[in-house]
Amino acid sequence: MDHAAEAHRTDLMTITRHVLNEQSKHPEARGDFTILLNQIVLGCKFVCSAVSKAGLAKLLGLAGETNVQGEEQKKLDVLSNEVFVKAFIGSGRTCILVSEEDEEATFVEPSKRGRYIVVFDPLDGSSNIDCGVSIGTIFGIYTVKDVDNPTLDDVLCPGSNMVAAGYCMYGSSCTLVLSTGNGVNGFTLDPSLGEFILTHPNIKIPKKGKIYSVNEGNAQNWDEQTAKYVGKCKFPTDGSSPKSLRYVGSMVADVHRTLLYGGIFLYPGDKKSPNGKLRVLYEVFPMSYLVEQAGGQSFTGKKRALDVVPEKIHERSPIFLGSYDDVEEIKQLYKAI
Ligand code: AFP
Repeated sequence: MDHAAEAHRTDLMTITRHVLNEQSKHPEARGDFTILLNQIVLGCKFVCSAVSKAGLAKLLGLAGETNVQGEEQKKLDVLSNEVFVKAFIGSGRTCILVSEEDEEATFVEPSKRGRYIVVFDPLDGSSNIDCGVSIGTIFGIYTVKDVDNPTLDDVLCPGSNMVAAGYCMYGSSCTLVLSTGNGVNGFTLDPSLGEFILTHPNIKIPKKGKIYSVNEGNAQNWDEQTAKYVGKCKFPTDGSSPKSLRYVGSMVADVHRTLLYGGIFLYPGDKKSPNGKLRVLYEVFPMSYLVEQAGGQSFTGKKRALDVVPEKIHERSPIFLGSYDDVEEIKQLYKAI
C-alpha cells in the first residue's frame, strides 16, 4: 500500500482551509475575507447545481429582458446574479458590487457594509448554455479606502489594486481557480462532499504554448499586428510547428485551458469594435490578475492590462493574455508599428 498517496487522499485541503491557512500568515486579518469567500463558494455551488439541472428544470430560454450590453438574458443569468448579490450583501463584508447584469453599481446600505468591493460576471458565456458547453463565473475583489464613504473611484482604479480574483468553471467538472496575490490554486468540487478540494496547487502557466485562441471570424476587421501575429501562429517562419487553434467562445473555458496548457488567448480590438468585446472590470482584470500570478502576461495592445484605469464600470478593452513568451511576441509587434 502506498501510504504517502493514501495520506494525501485522506488529507483533504478544502478551499476554506486553504484560505484560513493563508489568513494565518497575516496576524492582523480578522477573517472577513474568508467569510466573503464562503459566499462566493456558495454562489458557485448554487450556479453549478442550477446549470447541471437547467435542461431538466426548464430553466433554459429567454427571460424576456436584455442586460446593459443589449444582450439577451437567460433565466440562469438572472438567477445567478440574484444569488451572488444577495450572498454578498448578506455577508456584511461588502460595500460596492459591480455585476455584468446590473447597469449601475450597487452600494450596500450602511448597516450591512464591509470593506470589500466585488466586481463579477455571474454567468459568463451564457450563449453557450443551451448546448451544454462550459460556462463560468468571474470575480475580482478590491478593498475600499474609507468604509464609511465608498465611491465609484474605489472601483475605477487599476486592476493591480485587486486583492483577489478568480473564476469558477461549470464544465465536465466544477473548478474554482483563485488567487489572493500569492500564486494561483485550483479547487474541484467534490459533489458527494459539497466541498471544493485543492486539486491544482500552485498553477504555473507554461512559458510558451502550442495553442492560440481567438474568434477568427472577425479576421477581416483585425488590425495589422493581430493579423500578423495570427499569421505567424499558422505559418511560423522560425522553423517551429504551427500552433493549434482552440476556441470555445466562453472566456472562462478558454482562459482555463490557457492557464493549464499554455498558449495565448486573444480578443483584440478591430475596425468594428476598437475596444474589443470583453469587459475590463469583471473579465479582463480578474483573468489578467490570475495569468500574471501564474507567471504569464496580459497586454491590451497598448499597455499591461492591470495598469488600465477604467472610466466606466462596463468599459471594454482588447486583451492578449497567456504564456509569457507568446504574449511577449505580440507586445513586440505592437511596439514595432
Ligand atoms: P456571452 O456571455 O454572450 O456568451 O459572451 C461570452 C464572452 O463574453 C466571453 O466569455 C467570450 O470569450 C466572448 O464573449 C466570446 O465572444 P465571441 O462570440 O464574439 O467570440
